[in-house]
Amino acid sequence: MRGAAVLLLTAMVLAPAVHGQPARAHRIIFDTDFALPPQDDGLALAFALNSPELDIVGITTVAGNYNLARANADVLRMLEISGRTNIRVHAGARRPLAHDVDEYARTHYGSWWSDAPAPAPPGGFAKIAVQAESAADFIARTVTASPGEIEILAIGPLTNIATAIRQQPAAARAIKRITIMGGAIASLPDGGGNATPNAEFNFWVDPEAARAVLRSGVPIVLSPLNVSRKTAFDKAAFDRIAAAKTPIAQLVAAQMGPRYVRDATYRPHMYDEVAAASVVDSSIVKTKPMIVDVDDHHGIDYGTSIDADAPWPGAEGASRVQVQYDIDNARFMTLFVDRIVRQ
Ligand SMILES: [Ca+2]
Repeated sequence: MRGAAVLLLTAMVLAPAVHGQPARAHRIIFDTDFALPPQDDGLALAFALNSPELDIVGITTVAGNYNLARANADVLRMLEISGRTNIRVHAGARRPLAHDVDEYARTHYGSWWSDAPAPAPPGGFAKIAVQAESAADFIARTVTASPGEIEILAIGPLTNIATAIRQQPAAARAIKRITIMGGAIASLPDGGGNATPNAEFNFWVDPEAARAVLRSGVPIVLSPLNVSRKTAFDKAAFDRIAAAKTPIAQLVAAQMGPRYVRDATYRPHMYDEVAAASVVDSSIVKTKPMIVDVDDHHGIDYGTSIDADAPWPGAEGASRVQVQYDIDNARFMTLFVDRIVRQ
């Protein structure tokens, strides 16, 4: 009887439910410095919205690629275009925890520091609005209400998550896992930065937050620049998307088409999309445990991730995380495009 019960339970967990939905979806909070496609956050959300393995319990926005106003305007509009206005959006941090705006920030990529109003997204501003509850409060409340059940997909600066676990330390113990697009692993191939010579953009925008989250003790999967640099979104993939007639596929096609018209050999790397896809199918990437920390001294390497297989002086308190270091780009792109064109 006990054996039969175990078999039945196993079958219930493993068997697909009706309509091809997986029996147990990942319940995720989608934390993002959002902008519509062709920005990678927009493509990652397009993928996530069409992936039944992901149950998005809420979207939290943060300043990063652009400012918070644009993140909010663009993500609300994308939910409207895709007919998913049931997903709630919580506005997060307007600024990083401690990173001052200097001339370098103003002249290089990313307008996280700006107070400019958002430009109107395609089709105009959405009719829906953000929730009254802040991103950090939503994260803390949601994860503590379901301990060990909620994952976070973090594809922007980590300000909201750091704030949530700073305000409510119990939240850190309740988070099931955080999958982070961030960092550049210097001890592995292709480990240079993209915001400064050594620092990756998301970590560089908010180094104090990145360090706090990496050291929080929450199980973490890190999707760094190294693995993004093994990816390519080529014209064949774009053509498959452009041929599909769904609202999401047409949005992606309209936003990305001009780039491929100008240059048919355009092959941009994928960043946030890799992190999202690895939650759906972890077999597309190879991971290994490494100690990863972040330099939060306001000097030449501010925001740089530092990594090793074993502890080193100064890294006391740093945690071992799962680092993605390789990817099967063909399988990843097939999965990505399959989901973008899905009805
Ligand atoms: Ca992002």
